[in-house]
Amino acid sequence: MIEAEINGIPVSVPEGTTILNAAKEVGVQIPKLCYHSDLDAWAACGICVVKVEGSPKMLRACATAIAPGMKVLTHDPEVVEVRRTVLELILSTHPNDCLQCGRSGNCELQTLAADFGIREIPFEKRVEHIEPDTSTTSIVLNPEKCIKCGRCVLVCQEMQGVYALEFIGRGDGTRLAPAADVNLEESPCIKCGQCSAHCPVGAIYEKDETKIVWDEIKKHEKHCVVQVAPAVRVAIGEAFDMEPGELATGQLYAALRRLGFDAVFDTNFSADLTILEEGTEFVKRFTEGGELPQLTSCCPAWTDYMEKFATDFIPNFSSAKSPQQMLGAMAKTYYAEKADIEARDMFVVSIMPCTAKKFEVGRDDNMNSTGFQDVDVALTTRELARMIKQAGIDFKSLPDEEADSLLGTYTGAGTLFGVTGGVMEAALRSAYYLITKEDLADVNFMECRGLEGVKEAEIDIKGTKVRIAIAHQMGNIEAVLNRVREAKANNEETPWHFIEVMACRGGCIGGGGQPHGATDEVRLKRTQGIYADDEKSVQRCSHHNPEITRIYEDFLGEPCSHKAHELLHTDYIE
Ligand code: HC0
Ligand code: SF4
Repeated sequence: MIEAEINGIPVSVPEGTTILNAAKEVGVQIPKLCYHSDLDAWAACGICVVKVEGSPKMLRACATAIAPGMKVLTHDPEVVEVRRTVLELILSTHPNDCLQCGRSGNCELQTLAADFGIREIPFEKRVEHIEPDTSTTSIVLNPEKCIKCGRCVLVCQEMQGVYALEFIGRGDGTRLAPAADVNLEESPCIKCGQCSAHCPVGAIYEKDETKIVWDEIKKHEKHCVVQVAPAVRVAIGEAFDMEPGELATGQLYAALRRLGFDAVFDTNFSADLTILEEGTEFVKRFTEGGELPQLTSCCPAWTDYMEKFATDFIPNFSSAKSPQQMLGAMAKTYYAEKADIEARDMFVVSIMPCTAKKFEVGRDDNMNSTGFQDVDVALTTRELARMIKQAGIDFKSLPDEEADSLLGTYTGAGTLFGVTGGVMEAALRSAYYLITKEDLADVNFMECRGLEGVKEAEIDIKGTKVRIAIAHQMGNIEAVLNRVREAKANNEETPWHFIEVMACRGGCIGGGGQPHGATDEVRLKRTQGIYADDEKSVQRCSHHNPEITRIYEDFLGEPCSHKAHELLHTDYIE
């Protein structure tokens, strides 16, 4: 341990701890802009400067490790003045249209400018006008607002391994742009939205589609159906001063009804349905022989990645559509039939923690169940939070309500989809049943849990050994794929039979459309919320969901039937 002093307060921290993090330990907040705990510090902005006794110059707290006996001073008039100048310089090249900015109210630059009481900018104002890039269906790039902190570039390149973003030009002319200066749609971008989740200002944000939804609800011409994804329920509360991880399922249903939706369903229901389809597909491949490993297909950023960079894995992909798409398909066929509504008179909205889901609603074009999109609009958690605020709904004090029947009941397995390892855990619970015709005594698969980038295990299903791998955060995936490729090239047995992939760190709870401010601490709390939801569920295995049993009896026949294939499965583009 390193013993040192911060503002005269003794501090004891492990070797390698930065001054910034050591200060946090003793309750001292050092302002930061370019630094984010997910990323390596690269000391670009200079706002975190501190004084260290004996050092002739100020040091950057984010990138300097605290040393034994170090005496750090984090705040004095001189330090504050340097920080103010850094802010003034940034603001001299930043547009002033805060009121129209998507980040107004939770912009890190705006907060710092307010904290430092900046009233005038003593530098020449030089804002270069750059048109926003609206080429993708998911996110908008507004380089004019960029403060060149570099977080998005580091996230895209190092965390996600995608290299869609970079800085172009030099010196004053430096600007944020998609790689090779094409537009974002033409770049390798997989629409995960992690850049938007890490951007401290309004330079990258989700494509806002709330107006389309408001208009449709207001017109009252169509039956408006909504579904809520697993991970939304443990994060939306953060937009209303609730703790990360606080379960808000009942309040969410209530808020959606108050917004004017005619039917409120749950993506957790169709996550259970996915397990029966994808689980049956896996058991077939595993027992009857088929392309292994099977790869999960529910994360649209991962699917996009595969179609761009790993088409050799197309035969390995589960053909099951994602739960979002499955719910849309079931709403426009099964529910439509029961409610006596034509698919064309139905408008399906989904609330997702994810920006790539906006892209997914259009990707199954050739495989739609009814001739219309399965899902019409996907909104992110952030967009829904804004709608709730616009409607003046006091979210925290809403009573708990239930989802509507037919597509609203879920098991603990369905809710697990929101975390890394959750799809695998849910699949194993039902695969065990499908293989042995018996239920597990203990449904918890602890091997699937935790934030480790790649988790591996061998699961013993009454003597049958199933080797699994779980990867999250896109940059961790290539190594897994390469091991499979290597085994194939050497004619060896596949290292794993079943692989779950989620593009975002922590799985969907860490999705690119979730409320801003996710760190591992927040991700862990959201994850605990998901596990708590699973534990309190009466049924914890998808095959015990009574609405799922009914949908097969009444409508689909059996898992992977011809009808199920028509409605719930898709194909991939080479
Ligand atoms: Fe997910 Fe999903 S679990 S991708 O992370 O499979 O977005 O929450 O909705 O569709 O269910 C996201 C979350 C979903 C889907 C589900 C899957
Ligand atoms: Fe990179 Fe994801 Fe942002 Fe696209 S959405 S630029 S892949 S971080």
